Amino acid sequence: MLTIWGRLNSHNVKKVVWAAVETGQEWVRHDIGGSFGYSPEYLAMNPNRLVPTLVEDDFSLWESNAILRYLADAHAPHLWPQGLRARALADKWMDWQFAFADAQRDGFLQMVRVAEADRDTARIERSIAETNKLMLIMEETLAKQPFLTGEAFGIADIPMGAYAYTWFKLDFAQADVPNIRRWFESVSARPGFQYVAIPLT
Ligand SMILES: N[C@@H](CCC(=O)N[C@@H](CS)C(=O)NCC(=O)O)C(=O)O
Repeated sequence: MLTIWGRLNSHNVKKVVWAAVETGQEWVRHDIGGSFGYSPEYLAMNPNRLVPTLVEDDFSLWESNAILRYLADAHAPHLWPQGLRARALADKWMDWQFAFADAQRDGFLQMVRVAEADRDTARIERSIAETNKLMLIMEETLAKQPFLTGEAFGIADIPMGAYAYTWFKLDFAQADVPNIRRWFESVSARPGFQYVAIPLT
């Protein structure tokens, strides 16, 4: 049984829940973090005061993309593309997602969590420009292949799948990315995506 700790309105928790569904293992999630606060027991597992944390048997792990890699290795090796270099490309997209998250953070926080009258439009505009620029990089890859690491859905599609959901949901003029839209239609049909596709809060 996989136990996932973290509030579901966190992108990093969504990724882990989606990956857990992909493994076919039984899993349970407990709210913690954000408005739920933290217990001393949780902080003993994850002293970063961040979510998510995964627990399986007597093993606990934090850092969302490390958790994704562990879940694929332990329970769903088919999610990895075959070969050292293909696997390195999966790692590349998973690490790159954190750059995208940094770019999207201000836009997301301002547009979702700050009252309209109090929003910092300069921060929003900067964030929109940065995410549009980054999405054009991903668009180039998806113009050549259906998924981020090639012909099949894999572990690398999960992190950016979760962030692309938010990007499409936010109310601004997105860059023209027909291949990302096509990819997104496909990844959002995965059963685990239902845990990503919740109202933004
Ligand atoms: N690099 C970490 C980042 C974790 C992180 O920043 N989590 C955010 C939510 S997405 C968080 O815990 N924020 C504080 C909170 O929810 O209390 C990971 O990928 O797990």
